[in-house]
Amino acid sequence: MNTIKPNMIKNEIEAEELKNYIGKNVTLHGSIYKIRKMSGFSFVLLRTKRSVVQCIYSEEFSTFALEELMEESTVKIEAKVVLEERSRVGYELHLLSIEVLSKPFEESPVVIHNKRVEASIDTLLNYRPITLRNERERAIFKLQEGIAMGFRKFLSEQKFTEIHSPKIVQMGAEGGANIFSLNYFGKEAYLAQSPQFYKQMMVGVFERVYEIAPVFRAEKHDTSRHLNEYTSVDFEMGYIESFEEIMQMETSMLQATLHFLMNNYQNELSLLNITIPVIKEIPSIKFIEAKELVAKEYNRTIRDMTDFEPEEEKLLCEIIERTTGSEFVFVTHYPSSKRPFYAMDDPENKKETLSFDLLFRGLEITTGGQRIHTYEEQVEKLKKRGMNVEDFQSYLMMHRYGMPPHGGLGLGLERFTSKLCNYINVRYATLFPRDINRLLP
Ligand code: AMO
Repeated sequence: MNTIKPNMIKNEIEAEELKNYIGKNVTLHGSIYKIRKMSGFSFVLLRTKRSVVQCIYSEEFSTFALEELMEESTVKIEAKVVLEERSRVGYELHLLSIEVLSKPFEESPVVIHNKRVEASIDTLLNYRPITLRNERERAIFKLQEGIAMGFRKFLSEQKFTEIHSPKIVQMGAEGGANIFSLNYFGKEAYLAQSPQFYKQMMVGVFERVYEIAPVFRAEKHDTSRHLNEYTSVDFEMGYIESFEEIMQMETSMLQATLHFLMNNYQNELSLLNITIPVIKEIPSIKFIEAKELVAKEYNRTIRDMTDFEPEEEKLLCEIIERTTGSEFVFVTHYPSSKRPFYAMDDPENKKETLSFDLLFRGLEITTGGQRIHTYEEQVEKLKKRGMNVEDFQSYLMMHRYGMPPHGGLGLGLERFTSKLCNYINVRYATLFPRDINRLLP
């Protein structure tokens, strides 16, 4: 009988450690990314887990024929790490021998081994399993890993408990028509628009909770910022004295995460040419004042007093950056009519909520606020909105049996990533986007 022991994991050299092996022979595995023939030798680029490693093929030291290699073949190589001061990394890798593990059936229809994939967004997305192999394309998602890891690290340090709430639910949490229904053993069920109800319930259990998970929105329009499935970074915290504490927590979370990226994702940041925004403090402006400011500065007429037009969000960010230097801005006190039933109204002006959005480089990336925590107030608001209180008994259980004052936020991971990378379309920062026209790959 065989046994599998915990210490049986292969201990292989990572590409990033090669500088410690100068003068030695190493074995590495990866995919042949690009073969560039020069006079008398060839560059063979090997795509490894995180970096592309440049190897040199020469009949002088290589014991195989270059023709044995094909781009996108997967290989195991043996190479000598040779000191070379003229190289950017300080060494050269001389290919000695090679074992081909697999060969592609045919050549990729899209050229993926140049600096960028020169293709339309449709081609880029249609061939996603291949185009993501491009060094720059995949860096976006390595960076996205870093963003999620930075959030996790920060929230865990702040004593938030990570939760995993159901995505098949009996009712929508956010209202509106953008909800997917499904047949659940003959009953109507829905795909969760957000973990809102569950994260609130879990505040009654752990005080501070967070979740990073997919949510679903049946957006029927095709825009550059809407997806039908996106990754929502949610947190919810109890015992708050005001909704500003949530904005403070988010400011610290973003600051910590951006530092985390600078310390751990320099490779990706430079591949993607990203300038990390500096966060010292984030200005905050009331919704009404923001509307009026944009109208005045740009001589625009306000068409909708209850919501922002995308253009207004862009213009507001321009004004804020020009006047304060900040690429982020909090907009607070959104009209009650535009916020879901769980939002707490401002006791000083019931037409407004104790809520906020965070805009970054012209786009809303977060919504948050304080929630109603007493049973009476929540029931009253449901009734005022003409909603059936009976339908909400399961949600109201926490209010009925006692909840602390609390609030939280939801941040769109793809929106944040795309703005950090300065992309004009959220799909560039979405691994396999789901939109009205796209269900594959
Ligand atoms: P909201 O519906 O505003 O709030 O969503 C929160 C954040 O999620 C992102 N987002 C989207 N990203 C891509 N495609 C979409 N279709 C899409 N819709 C929203 C945005 C947005 O700011 N429960 C509340 C949050 C809370 O108050 O805790 C909620 O879901 O970045």
